[in-house]
Amino acid sequence: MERTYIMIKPDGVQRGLVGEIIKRFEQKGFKLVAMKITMPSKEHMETHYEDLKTKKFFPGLIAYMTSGPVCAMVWEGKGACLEGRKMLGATMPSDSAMGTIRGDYCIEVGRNICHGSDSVESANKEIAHWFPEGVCEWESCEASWIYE
Ligand code: DAT
Ligand code: MG
Repeated sequence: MERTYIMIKPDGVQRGLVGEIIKRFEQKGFKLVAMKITMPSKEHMETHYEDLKTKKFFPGLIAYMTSGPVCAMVWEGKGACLEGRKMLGATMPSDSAMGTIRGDYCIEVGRNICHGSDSVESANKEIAHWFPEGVCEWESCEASWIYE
């Protein structure tokens, strides 16, 4: 089953949005297979966003992302990467539809409260980066009510 890396950024944690974001993924039918609150180092975050390192906003992005704890999670389910991105909304909160996490809870791109893998390939890389210890494999009793 497909997995995606979802991270609640420092502003989302500080603003008390952890429960709300987890609730949306649980209620959609996805399964939580890894989660931790962690204070990432600058190096760890630079590697996470290494494809953006030439961007002008990169130093500000790293400062923001290392300004407090993040909630790192892995969610599993059919189409988890694409569906997770839809649930997050667009990168720019002003382009995000109401009903999405970014559309409902934030205003600026530099404080957009959550991250989600943009493809299965990125997800696999990000999951290995944030959870080198691996994830928890478990059977959900809801599975037969979510999948036909
Ligand atoms: P996403 O987080 O939707 O995958 P991304 O990978 O292009 O978007 O960028 C990663 C993060 O970098 C994004 O969530 C917020 C920040 N960012 C992106 N574009 C930005 C911009 N033009 N100005 C400031 N921050 C930006
Ligand atoms: Mg991205």
